[in-house]
Amino acid sequence: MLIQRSPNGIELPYSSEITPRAVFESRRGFIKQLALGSISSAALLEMAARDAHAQGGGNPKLPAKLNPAYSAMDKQTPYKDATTYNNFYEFGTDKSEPAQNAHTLRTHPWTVTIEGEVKKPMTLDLDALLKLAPLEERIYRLRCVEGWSMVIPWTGYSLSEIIKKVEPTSNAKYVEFISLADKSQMPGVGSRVLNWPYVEGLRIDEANHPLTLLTLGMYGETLANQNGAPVRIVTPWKYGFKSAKSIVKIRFVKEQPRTSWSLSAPNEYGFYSNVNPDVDHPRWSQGSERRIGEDGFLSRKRKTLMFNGYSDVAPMYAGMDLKKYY
Ligand SMILES: Nc1nc2c(c(=O)[nH]1)N[C@H]1C(S)=C(S)[C@@H](COP(=O)(O)O)O[C@H]1N2
Ligand SMILES: [Mo]
Repeated sequence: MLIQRSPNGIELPYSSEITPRAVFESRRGFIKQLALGSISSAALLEMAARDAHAQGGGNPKLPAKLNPAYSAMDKQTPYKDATTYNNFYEFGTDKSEPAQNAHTLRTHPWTVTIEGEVKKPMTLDLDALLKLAPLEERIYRLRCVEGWSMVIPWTGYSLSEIIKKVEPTSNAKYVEFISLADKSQMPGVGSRVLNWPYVEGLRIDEANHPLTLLTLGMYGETLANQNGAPVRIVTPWKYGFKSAKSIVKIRFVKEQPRTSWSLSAPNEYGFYSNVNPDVDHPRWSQGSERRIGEDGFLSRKRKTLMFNGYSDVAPMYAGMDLKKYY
């Protein structure tokens, strides 16, 4: 723990001045250990996560245990990039607009209503959501359908924890996620770029897959508004738009949901939207991507991986023609 004392003996908060040196020192010791072969990849991830937290955004801390089994070894995207290059059309369509405009989002009080084909419908406030299951940190790649990607340490737990509690009926074949749509807080909701509220959905087995994260934090803190505070979904094997932000409702339904993007351009954005380098978008290739904060603005330096590298999910699609079900 880094504590500095001011001349009058009062402890100063974590100072940004001392962070780089501390990070550097710990890295040096760490690289030595790596060379000696005495360090595990889990420790490596923890170290990387701690570095990422040192950047932070000044939001309240949200302690969680890193889950190395669900974490990518990729270099993490700097906090600054992850919070200034966003898609959140409720706050404008330019990448920089959510960061400029999302301060008007009121994230407290907040409730999420869970309804539809369930035996125990419920409305949970943030406190209840935070306590529902142990918080985990997971470092996920996020691949946007537009051809860029990021690596973000999220905090939350598997959505399946909530699904267990509400007890879906046998009619629950799909799950719908509904974002807040309040013109008084969200200047973009007046525009006609999308149908509001923003609606996304998953098949019930996808929603129950352990990778599907009910997300309450990032970089060791609560979510930044522009990243979907106070609660969002993250499905790392699908294009980013499947990961609905600032959700207020989770509805269990019989029929495949009519999602905002598939309504606006059905030939471009399918319901499944699994990351798939072999199925191009009608207007561009999906074979490669640009990592935000690393690759140059125009260069797509990385090959995009099937399911964004999350091959665990493949059995859910066995026998499906993924060109047809894009
Ligand atoms: N409600 C809502 N959720 C949304 C969007 C949006 O416009 N509105 N954009 C999606 C898209 S296209 C992407 S790529 C991701 C971006 O998440 P990030 O800003 O946290 O990286 O959020 C998704 N979730
Ligand atoms: Mo996206």
